[in-house]
Amino acid sequence: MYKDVISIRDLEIYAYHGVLEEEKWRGQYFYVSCDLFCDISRAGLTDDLGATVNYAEVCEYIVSFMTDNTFDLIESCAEQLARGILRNYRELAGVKLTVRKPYAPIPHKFGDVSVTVERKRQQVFIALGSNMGDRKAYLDSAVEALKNNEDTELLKVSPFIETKPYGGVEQDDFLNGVVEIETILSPDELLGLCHEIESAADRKREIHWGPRTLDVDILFYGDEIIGTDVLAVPHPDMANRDFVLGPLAEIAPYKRCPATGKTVAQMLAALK
Ligand code: PH2
Ligand code: MG
Ligand code: MG
Repeated sequence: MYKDVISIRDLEIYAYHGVLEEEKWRGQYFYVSCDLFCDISRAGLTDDLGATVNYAEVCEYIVSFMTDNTFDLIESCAEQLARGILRNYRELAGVKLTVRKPYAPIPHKFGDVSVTVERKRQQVFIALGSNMGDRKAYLDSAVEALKNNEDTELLKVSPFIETKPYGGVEQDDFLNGVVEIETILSPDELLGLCHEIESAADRKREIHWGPRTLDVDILFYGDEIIGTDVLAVPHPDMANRDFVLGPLAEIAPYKRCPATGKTVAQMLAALK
């Protein structure tokens, strides 16, 4: 995340969020604060508003968002607003946002109640593979889907390479590639999107490591190390797969694996 930050404190908005019926028709004041993380050095040197994020515009966006929507929870206000800001202001690396509700219906004396979320754009690498049907069309369909999704931005696409099947199952040759994206999706949401893209390519989950129309695997998610029942990132077998490291080295040779500290180029050299 950038060190620079543009901050807005306690933007006052009369809106209609709340679980109780009365909150929905009577409304109350909410206060939104946010830290917008971005690189402001160019704006600072050129004195050009076009080189930064216009905070007045962001305030208008926040006010419209808070008044155009009605949520039961301030959690929803904060989550959806943070995502909306990141979708609309691509130059932001991240946002930290607080929604305060000092007149919440709590029958006691209290200061205020608030929620805070911090969301950032992540750099992600994804491996693509196909060894059935029109392999190139399947890989292209995945690239297209990642390009068109409103929560992902396509940054780079490696060349697609022809590879021999790895892993012992006798099957046709693969076409493999790697893409770099930026996303505001969580790892779980991104995994869901990968599965949707596979399903749209008629992927059937049959033989483990068997033939497939389209395989979409998360290699790196920022520098996070994730090990859940459904997702392991960095991809645990990546260092043994030249069909992953080859294309990845074409677009990100100096990317470091957060688990081992090795660069992609070093992993590829070690494999050869
Ligand atoms: N994917 C596998 C198993 N083996 N071999 C090649 N060459 N390319 C692949 O994408 C591939 C594989 C399981 O995901
Ligand atoms: Mg795979
Ligand atoms: Mg897979």
